[in-house]
Amino acid sequence: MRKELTRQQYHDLYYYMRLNRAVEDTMVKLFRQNKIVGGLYSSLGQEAISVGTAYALEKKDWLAPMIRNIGALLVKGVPPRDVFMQHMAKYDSPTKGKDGTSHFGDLDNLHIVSPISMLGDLIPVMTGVAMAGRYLGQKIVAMTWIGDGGSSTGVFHEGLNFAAVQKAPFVLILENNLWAYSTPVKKQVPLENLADRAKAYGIPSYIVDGNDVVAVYATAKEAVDRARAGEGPILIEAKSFRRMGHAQHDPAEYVPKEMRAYWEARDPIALYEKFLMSEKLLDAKGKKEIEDKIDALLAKDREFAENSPMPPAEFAETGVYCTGDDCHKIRPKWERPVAEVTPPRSSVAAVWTVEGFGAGKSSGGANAPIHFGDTEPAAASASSDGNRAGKTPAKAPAKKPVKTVVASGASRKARR
Ligand SMILES: Cc1ncc(C[n+]2csc(CCOP(=O)(O)OP(=O)(O)O)c2C)c(N)n1
Ligand SMILES: [Mg+2]
Repeated sequence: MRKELTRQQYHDLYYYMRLNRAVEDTMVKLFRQNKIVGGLYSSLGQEAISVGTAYALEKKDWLAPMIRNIGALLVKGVPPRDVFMQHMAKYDSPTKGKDGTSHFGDLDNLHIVSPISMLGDLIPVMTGVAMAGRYLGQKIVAMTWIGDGGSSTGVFHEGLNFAAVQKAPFVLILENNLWAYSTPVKKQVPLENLADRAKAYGIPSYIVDGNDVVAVYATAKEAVDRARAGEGPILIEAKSFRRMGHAQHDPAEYVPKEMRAYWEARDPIALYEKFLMSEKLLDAKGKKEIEDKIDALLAKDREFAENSPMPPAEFAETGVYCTGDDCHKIRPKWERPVAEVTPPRSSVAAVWTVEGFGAGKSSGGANAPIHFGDTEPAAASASSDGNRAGKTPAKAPAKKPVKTVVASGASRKARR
């Protein structure tokens, strides 16, 4: 650990690591009282990674957490009560009780993209966020996390390659905690350092001690600054250890005792506390103040969460499918110029037309179909000049089979 941050920054890192651990400890208690609805994961011993990396982001930046990144959510500004309520599937939770784990985000204020269960899929998603920010001239950085196991998925490689070739301002944290379920990392990746995966995509990488919060923060800050400056994506391998089982159900008896003992002696919070004390950045009084602050916050938030109602039964059938305006505020733009969506000199004549296609109304407006098959195909003979634009011929009878078709969606529908 090096001494070069401000006193406030040192204290923030300590506060958030302690908060991260205390929030998860509280949830273990809730789990044992049968109040947690879904699976419960633990980042015990990995708090320095979530906290140190997220702390390197600015308010305008974006992140998408994985299951062991509650610490990153707390740093970004998610209140502990939301984390509790989400896991208890309460009506006041961010997803109003629709989800019992961490699948929630905040696109409007905190810039958090909800995690996706499919490991690795957040990599192309956050690459897209990074690229969108660049198109908008926002100078933002997008960050997400992936495990040692998740780094072997196809989408990890596709996503990182895409981010690299697009030079997206994206920072990927590879949390190597040595286990993926019961599979040790050595049995699933023939590499000593998973950071070497970056070489395949021609992007820079770092290796950092994931139990040293100052080193994690300093490395992440450098990576975030470089990505923001336009250097493209950066991979950081943070080496650590998964101290609990995969989730609460897993006692992880397959982990060798010596390995566990080695890492338990390197607890990131204990190490950091020792450093802060020796550098006179924290004393017993300051430590007690932080503990009291966390205790008071969590007691209040836990009570709030416990008193929050479960969703009403009728709510079960609402909000399941996208219903347009009452589902989301982001409006897709379907309206593209007719010339742009119509091949002007195609050698293949269009043999049917779709009413409204290319007419330029959005989903919030008139009836422009989103894709073929949304509306009945019009008469096969209606267009023969190879250009559907602007034509609105009479519709074919509803179930009349169309013999010659060029679009598979329409084809399936016509044959039904
Ligand atoms: C594509 C995909 N395959 C499998 C799973 C099931 N699964 C969830 S977590 C997990 C292990 C992940 O291990 P790792 O990436 O090392 O993360 P860790 O749990 O150690 O944080 C697996 C296989 C999944 N969610 N997505
Ligand atoms: Mg792992």
